[in-house]
Amino acid sequence: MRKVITYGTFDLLHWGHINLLKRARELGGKLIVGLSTDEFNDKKNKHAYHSYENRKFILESIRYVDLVIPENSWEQKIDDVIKYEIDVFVMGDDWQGQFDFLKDYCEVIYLPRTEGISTTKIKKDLYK
Ligand code: C2G
Repeated sequence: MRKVITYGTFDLLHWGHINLLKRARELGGKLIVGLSTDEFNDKKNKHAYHSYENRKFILESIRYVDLVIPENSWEQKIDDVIKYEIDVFVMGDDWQGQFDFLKDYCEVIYLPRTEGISTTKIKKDLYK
């Protein structure tokens, strides 16, 4: 069975996230999500509204997600790909090319981002 992995913060979960997770899951038989911890978000200069535990609870309820693991660093991806015997690494194409080093270990696929929605847009629109 082909195993797929993707990473992200997935804060204020929206249909763009779901569209990514759905397409990623359809590339194999099992999808693992490396969920950014609150500490790692600090390194990404991102402040999530929901805590890691609550973002994990939400992601685990999604039919397309089989396992959620913590994303603590930029450097863990190769170890994760080896440890979980990953066949396909997937990210939205805002990351195009950033993870091509993983091509030595698995397929690397960048999927088109879903236009018209983002966590930042939600926050801005709510603020109006
Ligand atoms: N995404 C998307 N369409 C949107 C918004 C997000 O396809 N409208 C995708 C992003 O491209 C990413 C995933 O959904 O693949 C999660 O998005 P974020 O939570 O914003 O993830 P990010 O902060 O980019 O973290 O090591 C990788 C990083 O952890 C990625």
